[in-house]
Amino acid sequence: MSAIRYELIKTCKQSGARLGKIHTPHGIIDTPIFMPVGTLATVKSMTPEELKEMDARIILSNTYHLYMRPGHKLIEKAGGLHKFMNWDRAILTDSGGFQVFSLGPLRKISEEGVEFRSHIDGSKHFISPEKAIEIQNSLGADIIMSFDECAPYPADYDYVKKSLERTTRWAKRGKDAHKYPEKQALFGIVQGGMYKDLRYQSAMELMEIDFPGYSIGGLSVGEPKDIMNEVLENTTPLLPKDKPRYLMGVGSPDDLLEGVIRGVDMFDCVLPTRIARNGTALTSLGKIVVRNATYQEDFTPLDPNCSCYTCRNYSRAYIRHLVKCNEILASRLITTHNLHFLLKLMEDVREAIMNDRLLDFKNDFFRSYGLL
Ligand code: PRF
Ligand code: ZN
Repeated sequence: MSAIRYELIKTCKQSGARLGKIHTPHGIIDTPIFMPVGTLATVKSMTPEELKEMDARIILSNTYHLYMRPGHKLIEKAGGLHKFMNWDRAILTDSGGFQVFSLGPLRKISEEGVEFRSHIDGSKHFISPEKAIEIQNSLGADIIMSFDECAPYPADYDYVKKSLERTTRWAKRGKDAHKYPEKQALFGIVQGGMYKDLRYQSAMELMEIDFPGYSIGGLSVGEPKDIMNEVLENTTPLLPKDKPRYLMGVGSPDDLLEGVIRGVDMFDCVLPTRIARNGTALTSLGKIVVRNATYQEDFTPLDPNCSCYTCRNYSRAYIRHLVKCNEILASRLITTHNLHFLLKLMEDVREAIMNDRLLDFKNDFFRSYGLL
């Protein structure tokens, strides 16, 4: 028995987008879903209560970062990640593959795994596909990821082919090492860069191994948006209809809509939380840089169409003042709003799928957001 069950509720007649539910050991997730990122066992500046108030159902955390600090053994001793961070809803952990590869010159890849130096103290470490699963078994997230290699963009065909074939072997090794398949659902990660036939090969090889869900990695790595959308369009139809699909590291409002229309169920991205901390808000009328002088005497909320805690209580002028003074409340208020904005966008997307009008919804949203 798998730890999760995907229930396909309906397909939008206008767009082909999927409406579904993922049943996890820590509650039900309505899909399509956006997952706030809590790299270090905290969604930066937000308490779990605040995340629940905006109805977040699942958050993402990172194997690599938690392995380095405070260590997976400590989190295991605490009773697992849920208990350690006081979050009783679902958690997904990324495998560390992508994060380790992002270290650049600090790492060395072989068939066995990746050797790298800590970004904190320069100490030497080694993560194999088995080790990545062992760490994730200790953390205890509901959904865990295979250890993969995300090829850079651009990368030539032969490199990407070898890399995806290794990702397949690593996925198989990870599945064999997984101790709790009935408690934690292990996803395979489709790679293959921007090459249609390599995406096909990757999807087929992973489906042969058989996973309870499939991630799509190696996108949003610097390629133009139309290439990402085309690769996505060629990849999602290959995947099983009765299992969730997760597009990794993607989460701007327009990418979310384009992804959903191409059959993606799950997304994560640091964008809403990261830009909040430098004073940028996502709104139904586009992004606004709160620091700008335009907002000095603007006593309206960040987004006139938003009902979040921040927009119910604070003005642009006040938040601008906080940003300019580097007050930590600025980060908290904008993060609250940005996460609420994306979670509400996905709720609206689900309703539009239910009503078979997601393309109309996308048009209206893009026009308002300033993309049309
Ligand atoms: N692999 C893993 N995590 C990821 C990615 C990937 O390819 C990406 C690419 N957008 C983001 N996060 N394991
Ligand atoms: Zn708001």
